[in-house]
Amino acid sequence: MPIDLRSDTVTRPTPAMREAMARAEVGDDVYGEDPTVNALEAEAARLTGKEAALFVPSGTMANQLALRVHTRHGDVVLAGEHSHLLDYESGGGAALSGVQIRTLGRGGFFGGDDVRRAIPPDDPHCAPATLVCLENTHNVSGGRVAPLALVQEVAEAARERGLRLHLDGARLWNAVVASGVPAAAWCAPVDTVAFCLSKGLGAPVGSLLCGSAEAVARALRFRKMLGGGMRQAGILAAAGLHALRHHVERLAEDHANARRLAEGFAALGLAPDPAPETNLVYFRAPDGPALSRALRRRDVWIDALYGDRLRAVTHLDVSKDDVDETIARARDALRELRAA
Ligand code: TLP
Repeated sequence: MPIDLRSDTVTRPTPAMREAMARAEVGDDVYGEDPTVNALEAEAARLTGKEAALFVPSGTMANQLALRVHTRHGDVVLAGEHSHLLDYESGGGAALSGVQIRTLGRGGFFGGDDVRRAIPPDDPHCAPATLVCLENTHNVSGGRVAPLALVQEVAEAARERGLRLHLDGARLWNAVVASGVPAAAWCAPVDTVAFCLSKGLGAPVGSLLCGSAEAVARALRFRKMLGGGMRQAGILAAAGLHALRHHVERLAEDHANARRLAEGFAALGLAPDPAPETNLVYFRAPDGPALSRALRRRDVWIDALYGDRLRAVTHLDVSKDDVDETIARARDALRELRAA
């Protein structure tokens, strides 16, 4: 088996999760009759402190539904640099909601004054800004956790001007475990939050979009429009419920493994930048793609994502021994590259 560090999306369901899936009570969720989906949605709403939640196939769909729910065609959406919903959702914001996404701040995070400065004036020349999107943890910035005070400050600035807020919390639970701040506190300042079950939590499929009953009712209509209405989805929801019950606290292990990997890589001259706060380890090599290929020949899968930048992600299927093995094989790979 290769040591697969490409993403935390590559996990396979554990035997206990598969058992929960096999036992799930199901019904037709398009009729609202799947008891396990209903239980998962209720649990997600409870955990995030929102009125309602909607089970959707992916984080991408959850984000795109949020854009559609909160905006009208032609609106401006404000988001941090390299937001997933700007850079990695196939241009969905423009294609599906007709919005222009404008970035603000540096490295994914921004403050209240950045929002105030970025809001266009109330002038017919300018498109109206109606939504601010946050991402926490922020993927491309290295899985960093935005300080809660910063999130609150952004929300205050947005509210002053009547903008709404959406949080892409694909890795919300990593932020919760790393910070000790409960999910409901991260979600209180925003109108909607998306979180994924299929990343660090280890479920095979699924994300939740949580918000007011009204926002979720609108999202339900758009989910159907996009073909995201699922039928006996309780089998998948059961995996999600199992993940929320059993796989949240253990994220601390992934974070510890990420730190261990970072230390090992630093000793090889591959110092991660930034130092990992959660489960994403970004680092640079003189020739990222060559290192990625040399590692792959040694059954370690780490992708070169941005030229010389590589990303290694720890998750449920990566043990401490795998981390040590990865460091040893990276040492060997570097030796080969230097000799070439
Ligand atoms: N991220 C994936 C890739 O798409 C890059 C990964 O391997 O990290 N928001 C954030 C912050 C994400 O990192 C991702 C997935 C999503 C949304 C989308 O989730 P899915 O893959 O379920 O559509």
